[in-house]
Amino acid sequence: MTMGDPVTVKILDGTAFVTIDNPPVNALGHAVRVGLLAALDRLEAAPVVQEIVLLAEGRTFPAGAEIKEFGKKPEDPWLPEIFDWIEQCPKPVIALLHGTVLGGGLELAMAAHYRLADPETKLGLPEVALGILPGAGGTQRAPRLMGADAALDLMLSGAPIGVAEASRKGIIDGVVRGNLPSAGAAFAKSLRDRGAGPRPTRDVTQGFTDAAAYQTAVNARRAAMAGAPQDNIARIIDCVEAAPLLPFEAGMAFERDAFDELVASDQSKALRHAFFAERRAAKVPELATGRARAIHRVAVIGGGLMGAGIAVAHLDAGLEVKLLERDAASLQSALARIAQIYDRAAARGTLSREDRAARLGRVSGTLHYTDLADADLAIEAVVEDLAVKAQVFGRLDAVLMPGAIIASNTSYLDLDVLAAETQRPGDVIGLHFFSPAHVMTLLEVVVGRETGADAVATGFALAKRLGKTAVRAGVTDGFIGNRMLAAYRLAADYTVELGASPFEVDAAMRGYGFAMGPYQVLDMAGLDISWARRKRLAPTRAEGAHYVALGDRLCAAGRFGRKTGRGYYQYPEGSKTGQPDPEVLQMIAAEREAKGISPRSFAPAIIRRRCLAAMANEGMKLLDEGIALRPSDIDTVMIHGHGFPRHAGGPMMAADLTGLPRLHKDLRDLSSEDDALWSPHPMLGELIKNGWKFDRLNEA
Ligand code: T1G
Repeated sequence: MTMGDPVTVKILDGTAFVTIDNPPVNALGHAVRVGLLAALDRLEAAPVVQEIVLLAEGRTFPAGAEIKEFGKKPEDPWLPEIFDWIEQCPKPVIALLHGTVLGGGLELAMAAHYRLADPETKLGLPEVALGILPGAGGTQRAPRLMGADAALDLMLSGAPIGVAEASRKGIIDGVVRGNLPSAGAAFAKSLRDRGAGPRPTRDVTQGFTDAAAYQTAVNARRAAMAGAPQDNIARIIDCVEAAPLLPFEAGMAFERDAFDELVASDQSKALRHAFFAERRAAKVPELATGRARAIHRVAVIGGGLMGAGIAVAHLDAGLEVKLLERDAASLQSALARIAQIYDRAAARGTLSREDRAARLGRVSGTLHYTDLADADLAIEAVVEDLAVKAQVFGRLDAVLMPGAIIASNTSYLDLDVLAAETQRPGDVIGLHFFSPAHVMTLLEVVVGRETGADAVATGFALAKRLGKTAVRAGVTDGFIGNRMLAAYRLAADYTVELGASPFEVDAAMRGYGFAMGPYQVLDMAGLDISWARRKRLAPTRAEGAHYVALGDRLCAAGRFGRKTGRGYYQYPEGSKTGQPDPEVLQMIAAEREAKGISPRSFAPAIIRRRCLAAMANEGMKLLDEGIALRPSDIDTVMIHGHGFPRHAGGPMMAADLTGLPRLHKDLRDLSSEDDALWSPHPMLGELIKNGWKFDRLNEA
């Protein structure tokens, strides 16, 4: 083996150490598979070798197959073939585990005869998140080792487990503190001394001992997962059910057929796209030169719903928070809001008393800007009023140390105007959290005209520390998420104006995979918020422009949604699930009559196409204006910020999967209804002419 090979071999005292070295996560790509098979072939034939130890360099034992290879022409040797070889090897094979042993990495380990793990190792089968299933024997070997319940837990949750649980469940044979290779050598010697040979997992039956309990677990899980939006869920359950019923090879064939079908599905393509999209979003031009500044102390200005959530997000990440409010009463209620969030978490059992105390111990309140002088970052979350925010920015600039970052949580106001209130426009960014800020995983990092690279790098480093997915956005009304949402809602409103009810639109979009339809979301967020935006934008609206006034009518009638007991839906006795309100249908009928519209019906599929087309078109505008760097950033924002179904991949990926010519036809047909919303952006024609998809722009 030469250096730089992803697989190297060293033989010590009759034990062969096969080391995988394929940064960053030792994914089992083609070169690794070729190297592994070559090494194993050689070692099986080598008389001097009595045991084989598999291990990996770097941060982790293989974290899975090489996801980038999916969808391309598969290149043998395939993983199942290699794992079969390992399992059938006449010499004992020992896997030494560390890091995040996931997917194909854990399947590799389960094909070995023995498994030792470092105490910090995490083990999991997360293929479900990619719309597939463990396709290299996981659905057949895991149940043999751990039974149906535990195996289904692992495969359906996709969540990793620690070594203690893995030991209890029979996946690993021992936990090694200290040097892993030395422990591997000692274990190999112990096998030799006691004449213990290979232990093929296919022959292990400890997980099948109670056939009735096994089938009961399968049936229970199938019932619980009925109606799951992802097709692979049912297939995983089928494969686990088959494991004790079929000979091993037949079970492997059953699994392979399911895998081949799923990996080619649109759902899996969409989920794989989402996986890479989130990671690609972190690749922003400013990181080439920007250096993230250290953030230890954070000032939050405004302790309302958003401010309190932002404070909690930073406290959860171990930071110190100083909360500024305008008066003692507001400060008290802000701190109480934070304590309440933690009390609820403690009551749910998701936060220990010690952690609750520790986090509350790191937050303090003040009424004075001068007390914020030692903050490394200040985030304002005051009322969405440009003048008020501008004043806050000016006062922060006057007290903060040079180099401290000033951020606005504004949802759509002009960051450049706020930056102009300071002597440090280069240190001004937008940090647009989505409500509730301590729960939602999206953070739009808004880059102003003069924002410096360090400030952007600091925003992205902070997002990672908060456990959030950051997406870079340029300055525009609503940045990426709210601009896309506005287009989505406009498409919905136009559809309602022409004949659909809000309740039909909501049902159609829930049928696509949204947890809530657009009108349910409006009722939850409060109709007055978008009403304020429409009023603010009214002066910019062209004379005679197409306008649906239904939302204004509802607000004028005091119907702000859940918080007023009525919006598009009615909420009897403050119930959270709204009921369609016939009064709203009458208001809609009046609006149609005033415009001379004869209502027509819309099938759910047509409602979805109209909404998706509007989103994809708005996405092209955002790309063309440079507000979004790439289509997959738009997808990431919509998935993480607005509940777009992950298994559809986001609006731009959904358009790719449907086909851009089809999108073009839909937009052309719809543009006669409203040119501004649906006239196809010129970018679409360019892409189609070159035979490209939006995905082509993701690599750029
Ligand atoms: N294939 C290709 N690249 C991968 C990868 C993979 N499996 N996992 C990670 N990367 C890249 C990632 O894109 C990023 O690249 C870099 O590694 C660091 O990742 C046959 C079919 C391991 C917990 O689903 O969960 O096995 O952006 O930023 O936060 O049954 O990566 O630097 O260019 O996420 O420390 C199953 C997916 C595959 C695991 C590390 N395995 N990976 O998290 O770093 S399917 C998975 C993760 C399979 C078998 C089936 C995480 C991580 P770049 P990162 P991290």
